[in-house]
Amino acid sequence: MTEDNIYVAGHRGLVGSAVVRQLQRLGHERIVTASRQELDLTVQADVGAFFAAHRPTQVVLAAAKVGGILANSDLPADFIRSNLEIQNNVIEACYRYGVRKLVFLGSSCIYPKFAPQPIPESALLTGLLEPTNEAYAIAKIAGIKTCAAYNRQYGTNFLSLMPTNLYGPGDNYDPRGSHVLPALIRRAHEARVTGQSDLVVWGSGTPRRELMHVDDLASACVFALERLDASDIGECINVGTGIDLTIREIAETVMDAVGYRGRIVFDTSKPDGTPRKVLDVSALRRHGWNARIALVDGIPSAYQDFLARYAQPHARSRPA
Ligand code: GFB
Repeated sequence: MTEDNIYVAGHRGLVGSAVVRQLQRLGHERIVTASRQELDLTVQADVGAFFAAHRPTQVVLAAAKVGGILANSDLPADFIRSNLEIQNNVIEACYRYGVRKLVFLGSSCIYPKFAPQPIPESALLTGLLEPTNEAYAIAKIAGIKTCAAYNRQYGTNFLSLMPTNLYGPGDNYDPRGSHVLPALIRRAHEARVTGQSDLVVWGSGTPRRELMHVDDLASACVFALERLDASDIGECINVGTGIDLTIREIAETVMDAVGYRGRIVFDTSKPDGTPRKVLDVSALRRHGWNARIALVDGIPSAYQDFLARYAQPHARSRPA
């Protein structure tokens, strides 16, 4: 890929920063990025001007408005509008400026709430969505369909990857905005250092989630850039580990990693969300890609990242 000029949109986020790290590890030097202050991806003219100036040959669209179950259900207008704007602008610019390959990133919440488990790609649009993240899911489904429509009408090479729930370095630890794993890392850490006897876990603890380290997703993105074409896959392809745990089991794994020995208390006033969400990852396996980072290794490294960024005496910033 050495002659390529790869634009990673959203390079300061959890996914984009992992993609940049992975490209750098592979010795890639021509990586294009722009901060939110430099480029507002919701402004179509600015996105066009940026592509005209930088002429990326490949694009990873990792810029999105994302959040956990509460943020999704509290801010549906923000989630649907921002994501539609960002993806419409970037996809159109990729077409206009002749980008050779676009990797568009969705989410496992695009599938119906009661999809068969593990969820195959063919479950898309076969049933009703989970209400807590319907707005986000509709935007991401629109992104898949937009990529597919451009491929059909214009012969572009736009691939849609559907990652499962992610965690890792650079995660969001804001209690109201975060996903379950960073939320529990922070809460278990705070419970340990303040000597609390209980760890509050939202919901009933029975929903199941599949969690993947973001470095695995970054490796899948680079795999897609190097080895997959839209014609090799259907409208989208799943990226996950194929392994899920209950929220209770996830909380226990976090408690072990953090060294907190209190009692779990469930706050059932908070939503459970979809009962189960584990991806069928056989299609990407057939193409030769597998996730590598086990949860028992990934959670301690995520905790180290939390400590380094937020919990050390010399930390320069704290989570919101
Ligand atoms: O990661 P999460 O917020 O989102 O996980 P989803 C929610 C599940 O974890 C629910 C439980 O069953 C919650 O009851 N949970 C327990 C907690 N404690 C906590 C906590 O302290 N914080 C949080 N956030 N959850 C998201 C979608 O769904 O998945 C997004 O909303 C996106 O759109 C993402 O698709 C991948 O897995 O339910």
